Amino acid sequence: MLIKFRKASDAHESEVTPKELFLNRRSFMAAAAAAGGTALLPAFPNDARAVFTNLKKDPKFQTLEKPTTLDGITSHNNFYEFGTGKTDPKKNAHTLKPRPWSVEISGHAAKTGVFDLDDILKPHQLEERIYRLRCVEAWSMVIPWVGFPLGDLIKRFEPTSKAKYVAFETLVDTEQMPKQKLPILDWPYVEGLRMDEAMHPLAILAVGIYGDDMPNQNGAPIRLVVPWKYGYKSIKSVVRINFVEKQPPTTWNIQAPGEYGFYSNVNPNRDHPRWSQARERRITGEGGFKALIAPKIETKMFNGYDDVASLYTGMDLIRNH
Ligand SMILES: Nc1nc2c(c(=O)[nH]1)N[C@H]1C(S)=C(S)[C@@H](COP(=O)(O)O)O[C@H]1N2
Ligand SMILES: [Mo]
Repeated sequence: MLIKFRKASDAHESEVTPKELFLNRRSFMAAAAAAGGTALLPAFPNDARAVFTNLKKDPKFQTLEKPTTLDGITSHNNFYEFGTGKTDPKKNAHTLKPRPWSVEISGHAAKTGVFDLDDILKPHQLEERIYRLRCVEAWSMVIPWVGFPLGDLIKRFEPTSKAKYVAFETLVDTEQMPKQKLPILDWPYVEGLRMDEAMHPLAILAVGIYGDDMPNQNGAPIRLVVPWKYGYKSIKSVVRINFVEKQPPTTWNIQAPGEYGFYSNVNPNRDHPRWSQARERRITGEGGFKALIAPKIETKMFNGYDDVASLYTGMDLIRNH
């Protein structure tokens, strides 16, 4: 059961770091669960949505575009562990238990092991970053993520010179993710980045949306967000980060290598074999289900995140799709 509550906006808050608040909330929730689940919750005002406070908000990582509503972000998802339909994750993801959660760090690094997620999060300053997410299916959203740079985590575990790629894995647990009983994909869902892509300051690990915990259907409790790549690179509910020497297998590339490449940078000039990638429909979440009738807008190279272009100098991005 996921106990949701709103935090009080009392005077202490300005002195408490987001991380401390986060951990306090966790121990409170654990205590509540131990007490039988129905805790006597203090009266929290509804207007204070933020679970994470004092989030760093670097203007560089905000956008003038209007964020998709929370309802939009949580009602139209791709998360095949909970079904292949866009509304399945919202219906089915309640079986996912985001705590306690372990993440294994393995491979070519000085520090490896299995860690509790809350211990992994402790040293990181959480930020709000409003990023466009562009799905290969030609819809897009604008999402206010709570997260921290993936590169900061990578540095802490000190990858060696043999670590040329970073591979990620999603949880496999047929109780929490019942659709894994079906051979929809080759479980676990796996993804990977080249080391310089993973170290790019735009790549983040996200733990929340709209200042609150990550909704299950969006990849609780921790997921990758790589805003210049198609949505499927942004793997959800990560349980393993593996430093490897060779380019790792990736789920959609295994399923259909002609359709989904390893690099998968958003590229309006390289059509998917079955449809154009030149334009996209923005899901605003407003006015009911407008996703399918929203006017198309032009898709930008790298989803508009031009900063990353230098990562691909000299690479043929039509061939390396
Ligand atoms: N484990 C896992 N991660 C996944 C997927 C999935 O099916 N399983 N779908 C991907 C796809 S195709 C997209 S577009 C994004 C969608 O993220 P969102 O539902 O939070 O918008 O998650 C990606 N990460
Ligand atoms: Mo996607």
